[in-house]
Amino acid sequence: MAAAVGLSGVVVIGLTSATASAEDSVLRSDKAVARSCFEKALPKGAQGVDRREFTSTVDGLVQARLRPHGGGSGDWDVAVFDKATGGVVAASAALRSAELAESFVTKGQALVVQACRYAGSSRTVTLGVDFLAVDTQDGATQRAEIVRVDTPTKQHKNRLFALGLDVTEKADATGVEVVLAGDADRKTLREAGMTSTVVQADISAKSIANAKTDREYAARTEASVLPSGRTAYRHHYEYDYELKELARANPGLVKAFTLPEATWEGRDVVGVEIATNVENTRDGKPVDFTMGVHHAREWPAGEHAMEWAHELVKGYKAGGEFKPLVEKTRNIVVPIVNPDGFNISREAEPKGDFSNFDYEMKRKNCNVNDSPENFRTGSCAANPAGRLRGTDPNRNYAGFWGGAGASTNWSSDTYRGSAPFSEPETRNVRSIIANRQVTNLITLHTYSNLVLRVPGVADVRPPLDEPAYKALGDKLASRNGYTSQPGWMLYDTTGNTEDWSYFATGGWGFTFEVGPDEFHPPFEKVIAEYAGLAPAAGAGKGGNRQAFIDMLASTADPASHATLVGSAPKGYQLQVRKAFTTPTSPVVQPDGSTADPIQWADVIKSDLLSTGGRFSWAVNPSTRPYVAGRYGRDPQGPAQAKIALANPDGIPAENTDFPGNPTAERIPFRVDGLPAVDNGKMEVTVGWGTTDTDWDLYIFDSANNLVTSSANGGTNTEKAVLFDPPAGDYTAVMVNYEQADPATPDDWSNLAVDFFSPLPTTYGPKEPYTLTCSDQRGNLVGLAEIYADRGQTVDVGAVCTRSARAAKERVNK
Ligand code: 0X9
Ligand code: ZN
Repeated sequence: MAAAVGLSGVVVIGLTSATASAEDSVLRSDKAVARSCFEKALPKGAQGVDRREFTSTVDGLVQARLRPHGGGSGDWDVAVFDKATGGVVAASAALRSAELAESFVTKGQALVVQACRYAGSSRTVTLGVDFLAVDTQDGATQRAEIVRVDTPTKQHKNRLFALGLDVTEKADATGVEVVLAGDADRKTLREAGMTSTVVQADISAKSIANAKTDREYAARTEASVLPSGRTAYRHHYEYDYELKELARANPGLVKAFTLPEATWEGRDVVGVEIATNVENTRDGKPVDFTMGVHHAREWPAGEHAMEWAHELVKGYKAGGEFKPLVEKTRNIVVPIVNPDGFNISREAEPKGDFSNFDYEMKRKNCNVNDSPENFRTGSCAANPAGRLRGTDPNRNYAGFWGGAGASTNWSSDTYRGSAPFSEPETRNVRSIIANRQVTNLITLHTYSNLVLRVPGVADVRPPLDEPAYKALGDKLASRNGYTSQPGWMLYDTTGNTEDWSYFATGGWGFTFEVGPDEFHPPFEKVIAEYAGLAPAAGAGKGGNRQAFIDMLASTADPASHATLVGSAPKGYQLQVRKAFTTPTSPVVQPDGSTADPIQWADVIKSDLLSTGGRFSWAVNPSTRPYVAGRYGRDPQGPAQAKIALANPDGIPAENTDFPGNPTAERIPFRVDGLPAVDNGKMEVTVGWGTTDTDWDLYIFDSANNLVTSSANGGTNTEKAVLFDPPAGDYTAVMVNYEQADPATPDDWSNLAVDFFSPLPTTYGPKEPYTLTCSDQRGNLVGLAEIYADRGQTVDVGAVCTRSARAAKERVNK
């Protein structure tokens, strides 16, 4: 077999045919035994297993793959053990027999590969084992740190984002936390002239210490307060095994399923559905969808989703508050949306230095196709581009795809992919949302203690639903102690999950950023965030557990969605469907120019199987929020009169270091409020002589919070804007950034505060669903156009007799 030699000393050797004869690669067991394949290496001849032995020929990776063999269907799992210690090295436990177990091994290590027939009729399965040599030495490892970069203005933020550094979600009005992986990043930031303070001086040391803390915690703790009792982060194979065991132990209540598409590395993506009479997915109940780990390194996201699945099952069985909620809803949980990325991050050594070969801190998926030719060799866990290869699944959805806050560059941590939904991981999520009535959705991420809603990008006005959407987000945040706000308030992103799902379907969608300050903190903190224990922000408030319960209650509440009622004969099948195109953002090109938006075509549909007589069917609003209109409010009074502000005597010294250096002129003004005036928008403007001089403008409130600013270069004006300014005292701060000719100062003038009335709400067109009814043989027997708003119950009558012919016959009678 050919050996491909990549850059950075990554050597990839496929050894399947060299070590295993064709005959050997078919494994066999005459009996299925439902048990864990990875728990221990079973003795030769044990029921339900077959095994082979290998010796690693490399320092690097082992990959053990299963593929179905023969015609039968079944579920085989695989595990790789260290022969000497019996410890599990790698495993895979998805629902079918498409398995990939992958982890790190050393040259000469003796391995036992065990295949286990968990269920089904297949007596045989095909095993392939590869060894891939890996050299991940990236020169001398450099100190990685987290710094808080001062970004008092949107312009500062844009300048920072243009540098291509690893920006975290931890950001506020005046700063953004950024990971500096080494000296090159430190230089980039320094040369851009941006100021910063150190938040965490050595993240690598922290990562290694956390791993130790976790080992010690797990060793001394029997069971945690989590519904599962877990005391340590799960491996990918543990997730899949737990999901199928949950289903096996709870027939009728829990159903495990494989999403439609395998990942780039060929992994199945697994989820569970939890509902009474779970097999009947066409019962018309509203759907609550909880998912985790779009981003590989964000391990707590998967833990909280998995615990929620356990919580629902336990809660339902215990009766109490869960029982009626579970009875009224269907619950879909997909803990690991991006298993390729997650497995790498979870199995990698705890390095935590954010260097290119720090696979623990990989974020994206395993798409290799968009990388330059010389970076396409090697496997996702060991390749010349390290963790940089792949697409950011949370920039790949069609909602406003291709705009601000996403990268065109294959190696960027926010690479948007080659097209909307170019990735199997996002298409999988889409398939659930587009084919089921997902009325409520939480996508879990880490970190920053946030409950985020749409829009993700500042130039999209809030949707008509904003007040109700905000109220729900605020309620969830009251439980986990996080900050509830639209995503754009931190910084722009496009192509994220809820910007597609909400604007296309109207289902409420939130991104949770779990935890205050780490992608995967010590496990005890994951427990605290879930259960609402110290030191989590939700301590004493119920934590994410209670936030998830509130989301479930919202799902069960007809006020959250729309309801179709009517009647249909037993066994007849109804479908609501809408087909539409939605434009993406104008598509940013690598050179910074923009091309026309892509007209993205979507089909959203769902089915109901009539049980005879009356039905009640929970659906999302028929009109896309994208066209429904934009939130605003009617003015309650006139806007305040313009205020002209005088320039105090003198001119402050030049200062390029504000707010570090406070030198500036300060001019107070007062904003009035109701009942006298109703200000929807405030604009503070100022000007001066030449564009070679640079003044910057900052506005602070009476508590000294920066509320808005304008700090451009190369202009002779500034304009700072604030929507819905609260009444109170404010200060305009003028900073003399640079004088064209300090000998003859170019002072500012015409500083003024203008007020504008709020924009009233705008209403867009209404869109219908097409409702069809088919009889038991699939013949179309009824159709209607249905309009349904959120909170509405619409009686569609006896829709199965509403065909064009039936309607005519009624008229002719
Ligand atoms: O950037 C992301 O994809 C999310 N943050 S994370 O740190 N988990 O990667 C946030 C997405 C939504 N956020 C904003 N619109 N700012
Ligand atoms: Zn994330």
